[in-house]
Formats: sequence, structure tokens, C-alpha cells
Amino acid sequence: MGTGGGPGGAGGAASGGTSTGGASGAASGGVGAASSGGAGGAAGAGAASSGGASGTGAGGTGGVACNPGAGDCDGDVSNGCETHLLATLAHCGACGHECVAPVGGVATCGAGRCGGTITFGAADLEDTYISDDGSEKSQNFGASTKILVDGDPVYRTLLQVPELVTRLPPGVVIQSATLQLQCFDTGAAVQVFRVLAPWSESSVAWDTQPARDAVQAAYFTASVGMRQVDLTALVQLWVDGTPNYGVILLADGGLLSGGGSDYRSSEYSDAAARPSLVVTFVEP
Ligand SMILES: [Ca+2]
Ligand SMILES: [Ca+2]
Repeated sequence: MGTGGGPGGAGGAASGGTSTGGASGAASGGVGAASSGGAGGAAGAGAASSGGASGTGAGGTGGVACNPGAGDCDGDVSNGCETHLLATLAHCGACGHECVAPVGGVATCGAGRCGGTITFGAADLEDTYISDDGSEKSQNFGASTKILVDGDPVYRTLLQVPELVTRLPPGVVIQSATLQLQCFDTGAAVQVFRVLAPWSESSVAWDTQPARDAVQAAYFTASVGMRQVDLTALVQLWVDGTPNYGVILLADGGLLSGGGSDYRSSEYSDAAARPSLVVTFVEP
């Protein structure tokens, strides 16, 4: 067995000349032997050059030794380390590591990490207000062109992006999440809370409104114009596994004299005035 192994190996090489299979065996053996020998020489040369020329950044025959953040992605030694790995979509952080755009968004490469931006628009977003005003308590306003926040009568606005988490790559780090709301009638400042139970845009009413978290997630001044509401921490919470049922907006109880504020809903005629949620992220 022991002696057979040695001759067997030799026999493989020896039988190389007789057939196609043998020829390829001989050829690969030849290449292997040549490259093996060559590699030995190259390794020696590489070691020598890396020892002698480390300051130039040029390596041996194995390719170009690049500084951090640069890459020889085309394998062409003559142009050196041609790729900027920190900000190149096709080679982000490493040669061949391509950043893929998320559905409905754009890919980014920053500091050698893939990421992206998704703008969740009216088609992705469910919004409605609910009212405690008499018979309106049982009514649904999901198809209204406006969403309202008021203290008397009490109007509250519900907003959610049901596919928010599933549209993002798993485990992403949220860099920013900004809810944009077009305010067309100023009022009291607005408190934003996380919603704790499912609700439907087309059926929820005051009488069936979902519970909300006790802790305020965001707060904004309800002046006319496009309001930018920072929901970064909240979206990260959802990405990390907390169920996403969106947010509810309440008029700040301490400022009821300011009256209610009004916003365009996702049904409003001018698409630019509809709500949106802009999320930027980087992959883990
Ligand atoms: Ca190159
Ligand atoms: Ca709606």
C-alpha cells in the first residue's frame, strides 16, 4: 500500500502520454510542476521585492500591493491600484463586492460599506385620521385627502409603512429615517408615538384605534411647510425585531390653545405634497 501509493502517483504522470485523459493529466502535471517551480521562484522574488520595495507599494508577481482603501480590481499591474474601494459601488470595501440597489431605492457605498436609500412614498404608506367628534367616532377617514391632529375635537393621525422592514436588507444599521409631512394649517406641536397593535387604513376609527406606546418617539412643531420628523431610532427598533405598526400623532396636550394642524395625506392630488418616509442605511 505504502509503496503502491508512490508508484501510483508516478504512474499517473507516466501514463500521461497515452490518451486524452493521460495527456491532460500530463499537461496539468506539467503546468503544476512548472507553476510550482515558478511559484517557488516568484515567491522568492516576491519576498525579496516586498522586503526591498515595500515603500513603493508595489508587490511581486502576485499583483499590486495596495494601500488601505485602494484596490487592484482589474488585475492590471500597469495602472496600479486603480479602484477607490471606499466609494465604488462595484467594488465596495473589496474588489468584486458589489452594492445592490434595494427594491425601489438606490445603492450607496460609503467608507467601504454598502448601503442605500429608499423613499417610501404614498403607494407604500397607509395614513388616516380618527375623530372623537360624536358620530365620527365610528367613521373611517382613510380615503381623505388630509390627515388631522387636533385637541378639540380630538383628531389623531395614524401612519404606517407595512413593508418597511421587509424592503430593507436584513440587519441594517439605520443612518436616518425621516417622515415628511406637508403641513398646510398650523396648530399645536405634535407628539409622535409608536403604535402597538395592527390597524387598517380602510377601517380603523376612533372606537377601534390601536394602543400606543407610553414613551414619546418624536416631537415636532406644526408650522406650515414640509415638516421633517426624525424617526431614526424608531425605524432601527423595527428593523431589530419590534413589530412595526407605524405611528400615531397627537396634538401636544400642553399647547391645545394652538388649535389643530392639518396635513396632506397620501391621497392628495399633488404627489409632491404627499407624506413619505426616507430611510438611509448601511449594511452590517
Ligand atoms: Ca490595476
Ligand atoms: Ca389615506
